[in-house]
Amino acid sequence: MMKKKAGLMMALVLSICAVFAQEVKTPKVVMDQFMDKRFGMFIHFGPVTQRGTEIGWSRNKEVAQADYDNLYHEFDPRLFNADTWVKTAKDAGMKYLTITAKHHDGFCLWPTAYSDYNISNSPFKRDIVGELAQACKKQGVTFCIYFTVLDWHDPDYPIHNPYDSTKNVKGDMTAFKTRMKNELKEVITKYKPFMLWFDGYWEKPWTKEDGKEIYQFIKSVDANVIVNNRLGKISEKLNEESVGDFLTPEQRIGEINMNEPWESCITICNQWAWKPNDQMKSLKQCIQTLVTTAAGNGNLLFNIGPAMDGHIEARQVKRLQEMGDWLKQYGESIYSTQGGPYAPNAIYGATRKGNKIYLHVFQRKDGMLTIPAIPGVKITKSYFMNGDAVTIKADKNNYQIGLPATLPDENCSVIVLVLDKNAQGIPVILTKA
Ligand code: H79
Repeated sequence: MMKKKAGLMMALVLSICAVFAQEVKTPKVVMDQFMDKRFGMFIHFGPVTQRGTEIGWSRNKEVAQADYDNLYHEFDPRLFNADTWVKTAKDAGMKYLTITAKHHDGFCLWPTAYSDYNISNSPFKRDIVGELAQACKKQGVTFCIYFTVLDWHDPDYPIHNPYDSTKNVKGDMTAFKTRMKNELKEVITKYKPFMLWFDGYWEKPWTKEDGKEIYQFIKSVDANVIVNNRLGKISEKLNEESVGDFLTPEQRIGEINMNEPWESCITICNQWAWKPNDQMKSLKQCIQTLVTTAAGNGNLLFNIGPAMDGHIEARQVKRLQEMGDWLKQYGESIYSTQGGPYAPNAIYGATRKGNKIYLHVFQRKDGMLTIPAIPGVKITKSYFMNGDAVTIKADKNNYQIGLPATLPDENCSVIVLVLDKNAQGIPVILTKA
């Protein structure tokens, strides 16, 4: 009898836990809004731009700690203009923007009440995070915040130099987490971010429980705010053990995934923060990166690093503008679509919406593009988006698509396949390049 009662009790506790766990998940409608956006701007910025080295990681490497930690005394990005940054994102066709409010070096780009190591104590003084939040609101770009877990500058965080463990001390994680909560509450209530992009979860002082505690805390402040998967200790998949709402492949395009939301973060050059003469991706690479991401059912958070005076390099603005020009023509095949059914490869990828498949052709190998046929589906019409009709020969196994001598768009051409049924439910089709 006792055993049965205890069992019932246990079941009750478990189901309450399950309900509670579900309650704190970000609502699906909010996640759908996020994934419909497909393209966002990542901005890495801070006092380190004065050295042109990597944010966070160059501290105690290319830049001595004492030098790095004093850079903010001279940080004065006079050309910073939030409206210009946001307009650059908007003109690129980006629907959201994520700013490094705090990176691993601990410097806060907003005037936090909880640490003196912040922008109000630099010569610049102005609230970069706040001005961006406002400019985003004004221009209809969704505002998001990057906030890393680890903080090598904070005396309460036990690791101060990831390259030399002898420099590390005990710290006080309780005090550290309290400050983190205060800062998070401050940015959530002041700037109303749509999404929080965490990072730096991998160091030893941060535990699985810490991640869960902070996720619940965030949800208690604003239940709708989206959180990426780098707050907990598990970042490879989304399950009961992990924390967060979407996966975050870094510097690579994620695999096609129709079940778990994901967002690739990729730099326009090589370094996250500004680097003089950093190598920039070609327009073709930029467009095909975005398209392959959408074809895999993911978002692209494309990073730029503004220069130390606060301006975005002209060549980067131009490149982004060119992406925006492509999206003006072909945006219908990217925004609010699903990836697939064809898994993307080096030759082509696909997105879908309603009864249409948008076939993105990256390169022309010869006059015929052969792709696997979709069982039980008839193509009723096929044409280049904004262009000529396309001839397709279908047999049991393949569609043979006739291509002109030159594709209409050298960076990525789009062929629309109109189906006799909805494309949404078609299972993913593996392809060979
Ligand atoms: O903010 C950007 C990166 O700074 C951050 N995530 C993106 C969005 C990030 N921090 N750490 N990592 C990603 C993992 C990377 C570790 C390494 Fe390294 C940094 C590998 C190479 C450079 C440490 C330093 C190990 C070798 C050098």
